[in-house]
Amino acid sequence: MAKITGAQCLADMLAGYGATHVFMVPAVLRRTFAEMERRTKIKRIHTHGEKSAAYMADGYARASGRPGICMAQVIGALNLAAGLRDAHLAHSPVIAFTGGRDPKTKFRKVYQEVDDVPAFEPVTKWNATVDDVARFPDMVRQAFRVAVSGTPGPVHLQFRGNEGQVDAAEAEIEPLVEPQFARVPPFRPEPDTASVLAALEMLQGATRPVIVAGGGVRASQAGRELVALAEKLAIPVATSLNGKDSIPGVHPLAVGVCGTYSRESANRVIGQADLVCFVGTETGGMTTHFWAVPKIGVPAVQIDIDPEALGRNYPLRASVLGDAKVVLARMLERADARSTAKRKPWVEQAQSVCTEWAAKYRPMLESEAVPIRPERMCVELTKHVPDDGIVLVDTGHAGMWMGGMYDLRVATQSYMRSAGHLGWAFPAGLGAKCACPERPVVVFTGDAGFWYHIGEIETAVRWRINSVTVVNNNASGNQSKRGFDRVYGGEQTEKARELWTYRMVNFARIAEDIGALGIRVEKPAELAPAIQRALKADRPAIVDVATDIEALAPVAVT
Ligand SMILES: Cc1ncc(C[n+]2csc(CCOP(=O)(O)OP(=O)(O)O)c2C)c(N)n1
Repeated sequence: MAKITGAQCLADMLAGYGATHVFMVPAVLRRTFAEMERRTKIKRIHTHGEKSAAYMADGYARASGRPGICMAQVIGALNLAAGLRDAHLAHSPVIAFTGGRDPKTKFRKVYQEVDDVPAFEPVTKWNATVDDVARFPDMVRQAFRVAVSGTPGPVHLQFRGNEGQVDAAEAEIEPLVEPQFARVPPFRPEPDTASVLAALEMLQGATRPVIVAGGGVRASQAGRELVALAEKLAIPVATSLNGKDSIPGVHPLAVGVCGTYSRESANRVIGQADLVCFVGTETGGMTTHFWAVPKIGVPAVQIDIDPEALGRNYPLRASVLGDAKVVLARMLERADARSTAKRKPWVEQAQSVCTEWAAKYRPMLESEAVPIRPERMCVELTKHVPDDGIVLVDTGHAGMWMGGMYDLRVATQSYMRSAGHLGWAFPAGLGAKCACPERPVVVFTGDAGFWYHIGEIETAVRWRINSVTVVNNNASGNQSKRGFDRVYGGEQTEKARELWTYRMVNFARIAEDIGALGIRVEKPAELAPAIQRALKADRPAIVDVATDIEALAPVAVT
């Protein structure tokens, strides 16, 4: 076998796994980047910060199901690790490469160097070092295998040398690729038939069952099977925030997002259910409003690909281990629709809860108020995001507004949300657009979230990454208002507002100055034309919407 460099090997392997983009701040694996140019079509997106590079890789991964790749040299490694935390919380297959220490010089106070490896431990499924060029092929294969297998998640490889200079070394190595591990899911484990029948018996026996669908449904692309089973057995469906695109919000059985950043109707329906069937959800605090929705002890059934997830928070009457799409398909084959009639009153009850929700919020959803209400922004996005659109939503108030008030209209739309980090959505949207350039990408963020990575407007313009970013600009992080009201004993002092308010800035003007399309919106009637113009633009677009600083999203109902 001829000798090749680690750089040649790595460039060929990344291309072999189907990577189209990598996201990084230079300089790391410099020779690999040169080889990428010579040997591959991979685009090397250099960003204005390692954290946003990680978020772009995360958006890329969640939009495509293919691992997103981000990189940093030794001094940027912890910035990159910080950016992996959301991918870790959201189970997104991100692969991070960093430069690391050289055994010849470590412990000698090398410029910029600390031991970064431990910092990756809490945010990765696998955290390893590549110290010898001969290990490139097996370590990179393992990185892909771990990232996409089981419950997906981030991995980290640290390459020897502050910039990963081990890639210059040569060895007799083969850039072998295992295409099976180029995307989620690599396997679709079949469930045990007895467990499928036991779960069905519970569902068919229940009078008021509800399904709670999570991110595992989207990872498994199991939306169609989920909806078919719900229809066959007449079972209302709530989703976690991460599973919001498992079922279109306008479907007659959809009751909304449950938990903390939620829609009241979903929590009310779950509260009235006599059986909860969890599918591909870790039943975490956010989805269950800290285990109040439903209450622990409710008769429960759970389906998951990870055996350790089954029964973690809710004691189960039945559990099914397997890939969500396959499990739901098997359940559909075996389901007995004769039990459906007895659930008709329950479905009607769930639908009237949804109708009550819509009536309660209609004044806000249709509000003509100036400054604009965020609810009205959500409604305009429901109407105008194209049928093949990908929507990415920041956390905090953005997560509450869109989780509760926005609906997907069709199963071909996708929805992803920050798993907790303010500032995630804008760079993640750029990554999603890189992964799916033919699909419209629409980001919803608050102004506090947008400020985090505003420099990436320049990256978007430079690389022609034409996402649309809609900013709920209330010149504040006003989700914090309630909390400060509380600690000030009811009403804040004027000075307390310093803790969560900003200057009102016109982001449209900043965007234009950098070369993006900037549209400022101050009246509700301007929203629809602005969104439509932004979607048609042949450059990245920022729609800056001036909204009401006093508007607070409804808190979760239990
Ligand atoms: C990394 C990170 N730091 C802090 C927070 C806490 N946090 C949640 S929402 C929020 C303010 C949100 O402001 P903005 O995005 O402008 O939305 P608004 O509340 O004004 O609608 C903050 C600071 C967080 N979620 N993530």
